[in-house]
Amino acid sequence: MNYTKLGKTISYILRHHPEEYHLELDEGGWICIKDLFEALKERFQELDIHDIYNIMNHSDKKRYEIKDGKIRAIYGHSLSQKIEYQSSIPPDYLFHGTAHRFLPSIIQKGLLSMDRQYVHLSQDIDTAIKVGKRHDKQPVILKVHAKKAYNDHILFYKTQDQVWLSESIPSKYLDIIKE
Ligand code: HQG
Repeated sequence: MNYTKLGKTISYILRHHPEEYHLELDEGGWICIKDLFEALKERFQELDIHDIYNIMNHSDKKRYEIKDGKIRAIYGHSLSQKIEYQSSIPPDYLFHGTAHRFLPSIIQKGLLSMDRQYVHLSQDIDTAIKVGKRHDKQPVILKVHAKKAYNDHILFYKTQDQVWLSESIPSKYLDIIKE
């Protein structure tokens, strides 16, 4: 099984376009593994249901959550149906890796969720560098004054160890730490 291709397809379905596979997520973003399996079988003829359970062992990141025969993407959604999270108190600082070319707009408008439902933040600088490298060989790392923003009523959501989500963050809470 090509787990990279399978993972990309599962992310595409659970984060972006379940309807293209004639699937519907519930309000928490969950779907029955059996239904996902049936839909995936059209593209992955050799798929075994255990491949879906195994997908997490074949990835560097924890992107999905499995519970009671259901699966969901933990973060990254762009669906119009908004996934709701319980807000958490953030640490003093979180980090965001991005591209140089986005900086003027970020300085002007702040960090926006763009095509996704939430802004994605990293718990540590190394993770932010990896995220930023998806957009720029030499990414810019922003230090987000998360606790200060939270105290000013901006909401944050902890999804798993490395990934935090937030509402838009005005640039007054951002410092450039690595250019
Ligand atoms: C930028 C991956 C212009 C933002 C990663 C980012 C992450 C602005 C890009 C997760 C802006 C959106 C999400 C503004 C923000 N003007 N550009 N005002 N505000 N941006 O991919 O955070 O591997 O949607 O800086 O590891 O890079 O898929 O977000 O560069 O956790 O599991 O707009 O996706 O996870 O890009 O990445 P993205 P992201 P997976």
